[in-house]
Amino acid sequence: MSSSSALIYDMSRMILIDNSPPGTSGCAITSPMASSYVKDTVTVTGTADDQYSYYKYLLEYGLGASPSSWTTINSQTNMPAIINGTLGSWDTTSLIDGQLYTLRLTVTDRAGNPGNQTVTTRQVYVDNNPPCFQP
Ligand SMILES: [Ca+2]
Repeated sequence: MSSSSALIYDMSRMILIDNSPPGTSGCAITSPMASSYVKDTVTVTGTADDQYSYYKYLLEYGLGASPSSWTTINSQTNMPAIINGTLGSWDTTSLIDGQLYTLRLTVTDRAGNPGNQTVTTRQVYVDNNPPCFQP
């Protein structure tokens, strides 16, 4: 034989079973505080993580206590988990002054089915105008 070669096929697969959603420890907004008053651009901090297979998060806001529609502030997919860090920057300057808004964080793990999402919300007031001064 003048030469020899070998083809080696590796048919093994690593399979991780993950039947638990991220849970409250993996889906949390730590700032701003509940029922606080916010203005300008707000840094939203918290945790987006999963015990076994963190995948992605979505941070949104909506008008009122039970918003009928949501607007995305920030989302990340296939990035490292965030442990008590910055989830997004929320520009409140074009929102309705004096109104209650709800922040919503959705964390999803790689198992992907709807039961493997955890959602948390946080309600704050937007107040971008200084108090009126009337002489
Ligand atoms: Ca999980």
